[in-house]
Amino acid sequence: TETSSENLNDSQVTGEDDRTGLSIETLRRALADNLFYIQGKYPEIATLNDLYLALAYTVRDRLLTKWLNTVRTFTQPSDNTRVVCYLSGEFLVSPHLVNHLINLGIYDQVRQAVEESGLDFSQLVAQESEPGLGNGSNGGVSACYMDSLSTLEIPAIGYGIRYEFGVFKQEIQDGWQVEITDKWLQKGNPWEIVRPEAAVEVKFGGYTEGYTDEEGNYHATWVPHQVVKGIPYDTPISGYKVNTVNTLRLWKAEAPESFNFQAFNLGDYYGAVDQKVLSENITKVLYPNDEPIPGKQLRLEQQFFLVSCALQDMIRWHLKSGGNLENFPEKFAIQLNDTYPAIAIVELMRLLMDEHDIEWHDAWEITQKTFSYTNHTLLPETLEKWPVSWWGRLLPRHLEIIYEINRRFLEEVRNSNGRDGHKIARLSLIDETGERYVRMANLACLGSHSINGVTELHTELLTKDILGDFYELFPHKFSNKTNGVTPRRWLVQNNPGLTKLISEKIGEHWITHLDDLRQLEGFAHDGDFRYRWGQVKLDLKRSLAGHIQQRLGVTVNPESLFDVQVKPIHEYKRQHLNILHIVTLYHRIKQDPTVNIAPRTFIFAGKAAPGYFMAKLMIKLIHSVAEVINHDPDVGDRLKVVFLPDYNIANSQMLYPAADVSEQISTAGKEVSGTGNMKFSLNGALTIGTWDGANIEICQEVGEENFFRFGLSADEVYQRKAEGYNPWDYYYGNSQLKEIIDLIGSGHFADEDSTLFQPLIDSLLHQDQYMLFADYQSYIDCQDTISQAWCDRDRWLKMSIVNTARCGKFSSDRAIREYCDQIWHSSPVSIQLADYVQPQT
Ligand code: Z16
Repeated sequence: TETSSENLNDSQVTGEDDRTGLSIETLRRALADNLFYIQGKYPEIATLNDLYLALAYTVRDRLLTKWLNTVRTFTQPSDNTRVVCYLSGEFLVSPHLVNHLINLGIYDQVRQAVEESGLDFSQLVAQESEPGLGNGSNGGVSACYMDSLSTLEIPAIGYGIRYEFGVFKQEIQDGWQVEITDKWLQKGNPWEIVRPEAAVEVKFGGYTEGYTDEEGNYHATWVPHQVVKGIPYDTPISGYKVNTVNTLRLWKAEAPESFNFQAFNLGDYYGAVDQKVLSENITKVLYPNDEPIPGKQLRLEQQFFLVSCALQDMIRWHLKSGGNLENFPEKFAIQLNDTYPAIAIVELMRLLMDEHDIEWHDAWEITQKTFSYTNHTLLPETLEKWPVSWWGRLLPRHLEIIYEINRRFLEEVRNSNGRDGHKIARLSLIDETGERYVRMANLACLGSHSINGVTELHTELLTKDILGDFYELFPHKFSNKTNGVTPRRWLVQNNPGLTKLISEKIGEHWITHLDDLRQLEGFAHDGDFRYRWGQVKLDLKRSLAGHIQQRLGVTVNPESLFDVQVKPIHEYKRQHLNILHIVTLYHRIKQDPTVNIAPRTFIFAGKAAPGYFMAKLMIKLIHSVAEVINHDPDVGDRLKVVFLPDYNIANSQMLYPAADVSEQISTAGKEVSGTGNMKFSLNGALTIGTWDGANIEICQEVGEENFFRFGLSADEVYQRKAEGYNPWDYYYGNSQLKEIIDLIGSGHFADEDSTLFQPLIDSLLHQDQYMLFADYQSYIDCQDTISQAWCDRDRWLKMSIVNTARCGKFSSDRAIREYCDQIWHSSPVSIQLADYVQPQT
């Protein structure tokens, strides 16, 4: 018997049917149908999650025509555009539902339909499990870039890993962080569509065989020990009020069926199942940051798995649509987000040479034309390198190719640059100072035609310092692309009140042309506008206060200054410097309970890497200080300190809009960019910041008079260290600092246990690697200036308005335009819905 899709044409479905219509009636009907037919539930027994899923499917159905038309347009052989392939180990997208409603322009009607069905819209929205597929702002930037690519109608695909467990959830017990597995897929994920038919095979281990032909060319065959299947899961990424809906393609590892054969024949059923479990381990879990390399062999496996899946996918697509591998770079621009996917350079070489018979020289040219690399770090300890012995075991053919790339490269360097042994050792892809490693950043630089940093300062330091040798060789490859964030998620979606106020004055064009916010500046002088601006902020602070009350049982005063530091917990980000300020204020009150202090609420949130003891101790310190301050009658409600557990996108969307002051206090030269700083400023918070990362550019945009700058510059930090920095000088030289340190050291915040915080205190006194003591006084003085400024409400509101008005630069749309023009050479393609791909009628 023959099945034919033509049978589908018999149905009586019409265009304005339950699946696509937008009238309230149709939306309500669709909700009810999806609950019944997809969830298999009727209202009386439906859980909140069932209802959320029914709603999600209702929205997804309204996305599919655009999505499939986008896919079809980009896969049509006739079109000549370059597809941007964004390779990243992290994509911190999420939550999808509200995002799509806004992008499709159907928020109001869907909300109304939900409410007229007797359901609580916000409650349903809150059901969405957040895909925590990232550690910090690196994954956040990938997500913003996907949003802008769609909004700007650039053909793009994001390739990543479908981690079964995303970044751990944080609970706090007795002030300590406890990690909980994030089972984000447990309740079903309505946003992904699995494509088993597009699976690819990824090889691991084994050995290589080779021969040299008559012309002296070497041909290699890789005989792997193991094969793993990569299954793609597609998630739609909609653009704002355009037809483009790009795809985020995330890969899951599975054992191939054939693999079980031998074990089955031997009757070893359990052995076969074990193998399956091992294969699937590859995409089980996202590694936290800041963990040491040993034990991370699985991370190397993940990296290879991702890039092999992605490249095979692109090549298959390219060949199927009539391309040949010589013109591969004309069709695809591959962006390497940090070194996580840098193995792609070697894998593409292998695929071209070993599987498609292209010679080295041509393969290398294709490779270099295809890739570009974004660096995101300046900390030498976070530059990835993988032991040569692991490569030998896992990726023997890749190791051969790396050696050959390196041999050719170093020979060229010796020929043209002389024989400076130190320089050659630094440039080498292999670190031979001890155990031998492959340096992933060096590989990424060599195999790409473009290398970029993510802020002006970062790019400058990159070219001077950690990639200086490469800069000397290839200055033309380097450029800066200052990071940006998407205004759709980080203003429109998380701050509807402010969005409405802004749009009332200047229209809605700013949502896709953020520079338009400049038009708001004039309104800073309008008293009525200032008042309303203040009221929006106050409302947001009230609702955050309500949340804090409910979640933590702490009462905070919405009229107090909300001073917020939310980001991963790390010594270089210096949450403990913030604590030193808090304790300083506390100390002032204790010395003179009548002292005049502008009331402040200090809000922290952030996760510490599970193995990073000092960061975990910082979390404990914040809680201990909070415990004492929040309960001291002398303090009253002048100071409150809260730590909001489990920092993630959903709760950060509540925090940025409610902040008055944004804490961006990293040691200068350490924070390559920061993106929270942009989100705060965009939402009208004023920054207290060091001269670091994107802070510098924010200050340049908003103006010195609207920015609170303190501390040493990156140059000064460098000089102090060179001169021999001694924290004891500051400790003995500043009696206030000494008193604060001694107070913490005495166990005052730890039930008189003077040992608890000793590791922190010792590290400050004996080393102070991140120079808290050097910046302490400047920080305190700057905070005092803030307190004064806060008292002049009108002036504060003016500064707040100006901050928002001048933040247009920090849109990810601007960043993506720069990448498109200068690196990817990709241009918009508008998606026509005229000749629909749609369900057949
Ligand atoms: C990450 O989020 C960043 C760097 C890195 O090496 C690894 C991860 Cl997961 C961050 C930077 O720390 C931050 O300054 C920057 O804003 C962000 O990458 C995006 O560029």
